[in-house]
Amino acid sequence: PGPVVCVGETMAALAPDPVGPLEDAEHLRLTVAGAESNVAMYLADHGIPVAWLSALGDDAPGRRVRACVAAAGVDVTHVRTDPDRPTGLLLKSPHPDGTRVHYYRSGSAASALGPGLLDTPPVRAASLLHVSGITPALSPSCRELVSRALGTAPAERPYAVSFDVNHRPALWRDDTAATVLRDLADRADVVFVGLDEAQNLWGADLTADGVRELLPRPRIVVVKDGAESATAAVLEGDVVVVPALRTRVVEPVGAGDAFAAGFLAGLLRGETLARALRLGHITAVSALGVTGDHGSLPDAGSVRRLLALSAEEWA
Ligand code: KDG
Repeated sequence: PGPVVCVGETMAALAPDPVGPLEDAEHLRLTVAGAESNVAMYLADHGIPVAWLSALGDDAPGRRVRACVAAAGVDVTHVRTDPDRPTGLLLKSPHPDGTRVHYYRSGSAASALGPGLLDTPPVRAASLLHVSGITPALSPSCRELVSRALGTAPAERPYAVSFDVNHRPALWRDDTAATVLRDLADRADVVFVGLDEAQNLWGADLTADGVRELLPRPRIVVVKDGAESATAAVLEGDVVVVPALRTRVVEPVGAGDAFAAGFLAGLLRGETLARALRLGHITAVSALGVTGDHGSLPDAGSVRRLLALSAEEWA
């Protein structure tokens, strides 16, 4: 099978070090932030061949982002350098009640991406394309890119598509997010969505089953219930629920991407849904323990040991 191709914007990111509110910080750590390149980096950690497609400015932040993603083992050969537009920037402000992010990304190099990106060699060779609901909020051409990537139905395209809903309210200037994201998600093969995110978008009383009813077409819909559990509902098939692992949370941003990568790595290796969900949770723990979005995976022995636990031992 061809590589996985992750498509989306990545920014340079500054976060207080040590962790704490930005307004009190004296020192900032420079990292990179981009949901889809996070997925790519964690897939590479799992040994899955993966490319990241995007655009960066011809600037120092852009060179830093490219180098960091490449250093994680992701193919960045086809990431474009835009001489006219800058790399986006994100500031993180961790708060006890949740991390806030501040974006400086409008008019960025990645916001000028469009459907033409799908005609590049890595996409033609891809077995799986990973996109998220961040991209359609960046610009009309980016929305067209995601829409074209999905086609109107899985049978229309040579690769599978996974779609992480990733609703970022700050990026949506109108009230179309609920409709646009539901329409795009329903055209994917695999969908990831947080239960709280789904409730925000589509109805405060939604349950994991209700999300599946709203998204009837994808082969697999994974509903993540934060620190509690994740549910994977397969089209006309099983519903599997796997509790999350308990862990100390340093800073949660990136955990959703890590989860998606672990789950996809499991699927690509032909694991059962339950083991793929476990791999998702194991990978998420790596992100929860660090200030940046990308932390290291446990060693292969620990991963094997966790996967081999009985359901009772796991819970
Ligand atoms: O999932 C983590 C991302 O949200 C973060 O890295 C920044 O890509 C990002 C975004 O657009 O919010």
